[in-house]
Amino acid sequence: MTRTVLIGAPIDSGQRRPGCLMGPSAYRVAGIAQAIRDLGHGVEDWGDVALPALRDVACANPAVDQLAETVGWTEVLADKVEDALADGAMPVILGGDHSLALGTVAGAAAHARRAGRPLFLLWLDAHSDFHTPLTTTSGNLHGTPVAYIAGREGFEAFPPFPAPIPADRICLYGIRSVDPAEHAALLKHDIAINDMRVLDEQGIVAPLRAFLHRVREAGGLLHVSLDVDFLDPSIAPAVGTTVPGGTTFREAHLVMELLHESGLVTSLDLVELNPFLDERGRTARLMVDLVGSLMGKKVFDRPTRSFA
Ligand code: HAR
Ligand code: MN
Ligand code: MN
Ligand code: MN
Repeated sequence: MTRTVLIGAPIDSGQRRPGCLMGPSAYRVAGIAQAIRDLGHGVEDWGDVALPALRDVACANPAVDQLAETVGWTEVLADKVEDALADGAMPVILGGDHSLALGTVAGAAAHARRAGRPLFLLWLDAHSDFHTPLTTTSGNLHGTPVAYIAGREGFEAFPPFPAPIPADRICLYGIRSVDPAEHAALLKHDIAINDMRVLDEQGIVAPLRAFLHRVREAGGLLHVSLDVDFLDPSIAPAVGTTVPGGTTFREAHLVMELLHESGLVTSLDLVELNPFLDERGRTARLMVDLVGSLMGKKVFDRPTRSFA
């Protein structure tokens, strides 16, 4: 049994299309708490975080949008996630756009440092989100969290990232949209980039098992950040940044099933759901079903199990 804590993050400040702030409500309406409970786990809903009073912050890149809001959310979410982990629970963050990961992974990193354990990051996304506030041309800060987490420069407006995650503990998975500045920076870092070409050729299982193996060997904590656009838009339309060629229904469930079997996941983000773009809640329900697979729901319950 896992004790899970739901943390609502009604955050829209990382991009310019309104709607992600309705995400936490959509997950609750889609029955996320009951779905986890039905699998025999504990669930506490800590409600939604609130935006603190904004501080005066500045950035040399005039394109950057809603910097103060994003810094505020980062601080409050880092605290909440660290609290949940320190409490021995598994935080499940109901987003909110992907800028929320600036805070959630910072909270996980602060906890990992305190616990003396290495933190690993699995980034399930069409995008690499490796811009810094200085390199982004869109100015949308949801495209920056991986750079913050990896300790790149340009985040002076933000709290210093607690113990940046070394490149070899970060795994990008499902990637198929990378901007030129991100591409150049990624080539300089040793981050595992499992783009869709790699997954087409090697399958969805082998690269994930290899990563999970390294997490286990290191005795690591594992934060999983699941962006709706990891999924193909044909099955998950409720996202502002659709990119064709995403994972299928079964591929996505298989990833979640392998994560469950590994027993390694210690915190989880659900991000970029825009319920305003959904078709009768189907994307929200799919995301809840994927959480079910991550929490142990099986197609058929066999007594023998394979571990990553
Ligand atoms: N790289 C583009 C930009 O920086 C698009 C980023 C989109 N990010 C997300 N999250 N939707 O993955 O604007
Ligand atoms: Mn907005
Ligand atoms: Mn993303
Ligand atoms: Mn994305």
